[in-house]
Amino acid sequence: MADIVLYGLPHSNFVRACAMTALEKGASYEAALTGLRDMRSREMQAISPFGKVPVMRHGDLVLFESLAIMRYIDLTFGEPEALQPSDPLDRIRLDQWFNAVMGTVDRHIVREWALEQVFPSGPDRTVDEARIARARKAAARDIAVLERQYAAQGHLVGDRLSLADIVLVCTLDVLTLIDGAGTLLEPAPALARAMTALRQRESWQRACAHSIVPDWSV
Ligand SMILES: N[C@@H](CCC(=O)N[C@@H](CS)C(=O)NCC(=O)O)C(=O)O
Repeated sequence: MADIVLYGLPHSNFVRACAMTALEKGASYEAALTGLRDMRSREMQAISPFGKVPVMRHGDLVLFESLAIMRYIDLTFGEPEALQPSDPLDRIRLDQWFNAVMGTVDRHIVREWALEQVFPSGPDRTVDEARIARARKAAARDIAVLERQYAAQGHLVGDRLSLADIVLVCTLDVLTLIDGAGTLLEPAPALARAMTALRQRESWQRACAHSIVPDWSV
């Protein structure tokens, strides 16, 4: 039996970040739920009050929100909190970067760009090209910020891998799914190097490297 159950769409950057965290910590997981249709199931409504994934179950404990799930996994399995800095200020910085990835980078790259291509919001379900152009510009600005951070210290927080780097690599990976996004990391060599190193970790290979053919059926 797996240590935890992770509910989520397999291509979701946040679900993948939780899966990668579990593997980093030596925890096994059962991946439950595969299609958007399952998101509306009664079982999901019971455990995911805001209708979002990921959700994690560990015995009787159920948690939603990826940062909470990732912190819990990091606390519970392997060396406790190995993926979070011990210094209090650095812990605050972890929250800062994690929330910046979740609230800003994810919004531009995943919600406003990738998902606009998959679920067009323009008239008659046409792609809103102006929205995509704005998202691309914003994503390029985000990448410049991230580049400065990786050029300065090789990680988002402190000098070692943390939950913030994990959520970032899973989020930037969505760029590989977007037509025409391939060049976005070209002006960001330090960031690109860090992402390549992360993608070589066994945890990323096992949680994320499988080819993504999302089931977008609703
Ligand atoms: N802040 C939430 C964000 C979760 C989120 O937006 N998940 C997306 C998948 S990546 C989702 O559930 N989308 C389905 C929907 O919004 O209906 C977290 O960290 O768990």
